[in-house]
Amino acid sequence: MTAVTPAAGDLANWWMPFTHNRYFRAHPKLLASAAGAYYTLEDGRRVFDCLSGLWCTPLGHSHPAVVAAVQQQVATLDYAPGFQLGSRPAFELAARIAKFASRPDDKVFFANSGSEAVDTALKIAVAYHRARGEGQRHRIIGRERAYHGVGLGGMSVGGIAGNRKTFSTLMIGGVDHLPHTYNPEHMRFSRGQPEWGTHLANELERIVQLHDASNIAAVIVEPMQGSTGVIVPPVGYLKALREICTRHGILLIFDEVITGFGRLGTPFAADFFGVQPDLTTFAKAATNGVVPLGGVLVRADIYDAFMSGPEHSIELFHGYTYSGHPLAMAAGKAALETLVKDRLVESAAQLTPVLENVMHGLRDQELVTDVRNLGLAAALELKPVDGKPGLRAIRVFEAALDQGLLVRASGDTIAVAPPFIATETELKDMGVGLAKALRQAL
Ligand code: PXG
Ligand code: PLP
Repeated sequence: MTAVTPAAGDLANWWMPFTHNRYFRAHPKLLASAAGAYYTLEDGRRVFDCLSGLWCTPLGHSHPAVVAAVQQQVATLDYAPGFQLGSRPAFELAARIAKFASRPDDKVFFANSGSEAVDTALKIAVAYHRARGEGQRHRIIGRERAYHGVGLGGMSVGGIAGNRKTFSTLMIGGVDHLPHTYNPEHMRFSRGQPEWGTHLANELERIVQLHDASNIAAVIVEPMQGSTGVIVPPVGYLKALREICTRHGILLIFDEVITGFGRLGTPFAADFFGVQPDLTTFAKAATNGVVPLGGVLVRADIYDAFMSGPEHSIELFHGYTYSGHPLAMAAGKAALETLVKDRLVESAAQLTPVLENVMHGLRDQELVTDVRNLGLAAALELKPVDGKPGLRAIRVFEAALDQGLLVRASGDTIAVAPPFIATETELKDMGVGLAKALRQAL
């Protein structure tokens, strides 16, 4: 394989998302191809895809069933408007997702990303209460450290300070936040769900008393906080949130953009925790990352509340040019079929204890201050470089690349969420490589 060093000028024009653009241009890393659980970089290095792309390719790359479905669809019906017109693939995928979620009566609203899915869910929640004559229910409760994408709604209910501080004036009104549940003193090195912290759900009751339930439309949480570094909910916490929401007529939204489609070894996190939300957002793995897609699962009675007024009138003034895009639908159908047929959700469940042992096996590494895991996802919390937050994780990321591992560095955490097709050996080798990378980054 020939090494390619890109000329700086070639990389001039793409303003890259969530990227240190200047550092990147000085130290470019370019992906050239992907197959199965591996990427190949332009310099010829073949690396194990420890985060399934950005949490979105659990079947592995270029899965033949997904490739064939997209190729066939693009040659048959490449684009189809969803406004006042329909196409079969969208109805079919909506039905399959509802069935996969064990909520066969749910309606599915399609968007193109997790961010759009979240903003859609917030709008549906507010509009639902209004349709029922409770239009004063406009407030939305998010949570500290939450990531709900970068739309103005998702950013506002989100709780990552760095994503918010520059855009203070663009926040939507009426938002409050639950405290996050991460407390290293009480839960450091927990395997799976921490025992401590259930009581933090009572903070919702306090917030409800403050604003009055009659003003609150919805609570939105990631069942497991992914982007902020795999923050796992305490035992009983989500059940308690559910109970408080139900008691006060507040909708509960689970943002399952990361946890949906098997990441926890169950179809959705709702199945893992035995807690059903009223609305569920999904994206990422819905198409195995192949075509952008997001969406919202909506309980049937919530949809029904909109179905009044003249039959020819639009019930929800919301939608995207690409809602129900045929290529996304074809990719979604093929990905879901493969997930079910190849029993890959079960594979994720079977690999979970392997990943847990591999990651907790790193707890004695000098740089590691915490290990967190749930399902086929885990994170290492690292000792920061003095005065330079984030630099340690960048060093580990680069050292890991030298070990043939592509991990995700964010703040001073390293996250992994391997593809469901990974083998036990690959996960164990990942542990060996990570240990070396952690020592190299000291
Ligand atoms: N909700 C949740 C829970 C997410 O994790 C979004 C919404 C937004 O999705 P889009 O498709 O608009 O990006 C996300 C996205 C990371 C990482 O490294 C996580 C996300 C995106 C990029 C990187 O943890 N989550
Ligand atoms: N901006 C303009 C000028 C548009 O005409 C449209 C859609 O018609 C949009 C934004 C929204 O684009 P999308 O539907 O792809 O989200």
